[in-house]
Amino acid sequence: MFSSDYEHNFGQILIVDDNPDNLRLLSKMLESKGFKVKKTVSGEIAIQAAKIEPPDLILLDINMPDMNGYEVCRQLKSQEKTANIPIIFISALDQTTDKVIAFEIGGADYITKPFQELEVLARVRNQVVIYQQNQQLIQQNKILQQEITERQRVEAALLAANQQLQLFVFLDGLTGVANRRKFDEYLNLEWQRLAHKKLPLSLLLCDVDFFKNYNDTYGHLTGDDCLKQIAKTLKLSVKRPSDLLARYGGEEFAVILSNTNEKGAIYLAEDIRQKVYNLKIPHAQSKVDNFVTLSIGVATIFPNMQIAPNTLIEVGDKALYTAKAQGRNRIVA
Ligand code: GH3
Ligand code: MG
Ligand code: MG
Ligand code: MG
Repeated sequence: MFSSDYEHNFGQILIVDDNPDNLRLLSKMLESKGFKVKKTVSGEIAIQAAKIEPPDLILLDINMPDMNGYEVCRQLKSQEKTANIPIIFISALDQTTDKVIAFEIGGADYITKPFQELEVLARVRNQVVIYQQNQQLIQQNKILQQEITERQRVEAALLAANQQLQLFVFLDGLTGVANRRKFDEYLNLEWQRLAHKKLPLSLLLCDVDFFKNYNDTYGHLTGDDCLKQIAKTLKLSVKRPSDLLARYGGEEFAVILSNTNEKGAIYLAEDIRQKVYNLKIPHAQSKVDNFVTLSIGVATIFPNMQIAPNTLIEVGDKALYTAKAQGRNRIVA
């Protein structure tokens, strides 16, 4: 199988031997079998040549005057570019210890001189085929690794895009706070969580007073700016990560306050009311004051799974209605 495979896939061989006769003999034989051969009598030159153009195999003599074959082998194995090139020692040294050293320092095979041409050829073919198959596997692995990396990159990009999309889906376009969809989702989530923990949940419904008049007086665009400013101010008061500020409707903002009792909710509502008042946004047609003001309905419930989360909104709505009826710019719990 090797030989037939091999016919189509000749390799490059570097022969290193200080004996020119050996060099000539070996290279002639291998070239006649289709290999491309380079030869040198010097270990130093062999190392340089292998680095510049790594061959598929090195046939390496051991006894050489400038640098012996073991040393050449060690240097080749110590450098990344040449470490994987198979080395077949070909030497007159025929003691077991000589061979053991050769294998210990990374030799792939060992041939004793005087050599039989057919044996050399068979051993060379063996090593070249193994090497070329390994190189192919390494190449395939590299491509696979690149594909995995690319897939991971695409997946990360998709994930980021998805997160971005989620943000948009739950964001109010005008004010940048959470929208009604997010509000509903979060209310249901907190309702369950706090029912389980038997902790209170509070809601603030904050409605701008006489906002229709405001629009009529200053125009819809100024109305939009006013809502943005109010949202920005509410953000300053809603600081706990477990609380949620949302735009509930046109000029109505809702604040979900997790694990907060009525006292805490009233305290925050009053803080919000004052902060908005202190913006002193002129509102000439307000029947309350000359500034934009908020009315706030406060609701507090210990959630349980027998009643619907909407109950909290109904209670808040009633309180808000009362605040409006009592003259606006106030909070009612
Ligand atoms: P009240 O004090 O009873 O709350 O009076 P109001 O005028 O604020 O209440 P009403 O519900 O009659 O009017 C709400 C107004 O809010 C009408 C609507 O045009 C305005 N509004 C709702 N959404 C927006 C918006 O996105 N931008 C602007 N500029 N106005 C909005
Ligand atoms: Mg020699
Ligand atoms: Mg309203
Ligand atoms: Mg209003």
